[in-house]
Amino acid sequence: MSVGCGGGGGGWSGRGGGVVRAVVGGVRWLWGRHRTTVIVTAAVAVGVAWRRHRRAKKLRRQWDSAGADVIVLHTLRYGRRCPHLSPFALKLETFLRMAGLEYKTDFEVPMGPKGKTPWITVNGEDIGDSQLIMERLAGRYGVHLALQSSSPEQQAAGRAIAIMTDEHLYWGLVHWRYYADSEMRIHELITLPAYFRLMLLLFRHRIRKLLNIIGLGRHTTQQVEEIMRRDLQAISDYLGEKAYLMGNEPCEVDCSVFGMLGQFLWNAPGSPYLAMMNEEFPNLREFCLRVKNQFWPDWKQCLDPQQQ
Ligand SMILES: N[C@@H](CCC(=O)N[C@@H](CS)C(=O)NCC(=O)O)C(=O)O
Repeated sequence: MSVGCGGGGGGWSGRGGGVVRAVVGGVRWLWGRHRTTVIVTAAVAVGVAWRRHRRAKKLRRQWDSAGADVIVLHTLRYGRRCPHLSPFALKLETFLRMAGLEYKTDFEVPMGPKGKTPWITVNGEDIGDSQLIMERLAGRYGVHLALQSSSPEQQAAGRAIAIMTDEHLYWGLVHWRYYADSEMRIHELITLPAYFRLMLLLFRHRIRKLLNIIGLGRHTTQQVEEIMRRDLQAISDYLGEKAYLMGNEPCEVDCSVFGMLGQFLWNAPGSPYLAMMNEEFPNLREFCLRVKNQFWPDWKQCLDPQQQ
């Protein structure tokens, strides 16, 4: 052990010494030849870091002043056809409304502690992941929706539907948005700053790799559509003639399903999924309109730009 460590340590320090010498040499060379550039670059870097730090502190103060138990929902800015481009954000904001919890929205810092959107801050605590957030809030504020009074069998079905929606149907949406939609109509849905558009291009590349890793990206587009059609068929069959998935009263599962199907209905122009919602699964379309009418009376005012 000690031999290995000693030997490794010696090798490391030898290589490390070479690197340090090269860096020091490089800095000396820059300092000697481009002193002004080095000073200006360092000053700009410090200035940018300082501004970032001050902005972060200011935002934190703002979120903390929301009030005790007031939830700050952090998401991407509202979209043009549907308030949220993210199914998870639409799911979560619908839940906050359904549960009657007090909240404010923040569009300044959409990515949260887990590097994803949406996330919340409540009483100074940051929490990521829509599902975990809903569970935490339900426990903390005693939110009692229809799922809690359903039978264990219904609860099991509800969980299966929510997970299928969040973890499977979601990838169908992603596949459409970042892969199959050659016209990239995502740009019609939300106004993004220039740097975000650039990030979207990088994100697109990452998504394609990810789709291959999870396997969906290895199917033909037609096969993906067929797989997604079966998910939609399953939800449509379970919903049947009911107003909500668990019966006459809405619950958390409806939030997941609405968050996702709302993307197909309003945020996937030209997609086969929009056509499926309109032509093959009218009860899912009606369901979305029902949830929208009940929990989003201000839908139009939430669009960007606001509408009357
Ligand atoms: N399980 C998470 C999923 C959130 C999620 O995947 N959000 C997407 C936007 S729809 C995101 O932030 N993606 C950015 C990334 O993964 O880097 C939740 O329920 O909140």
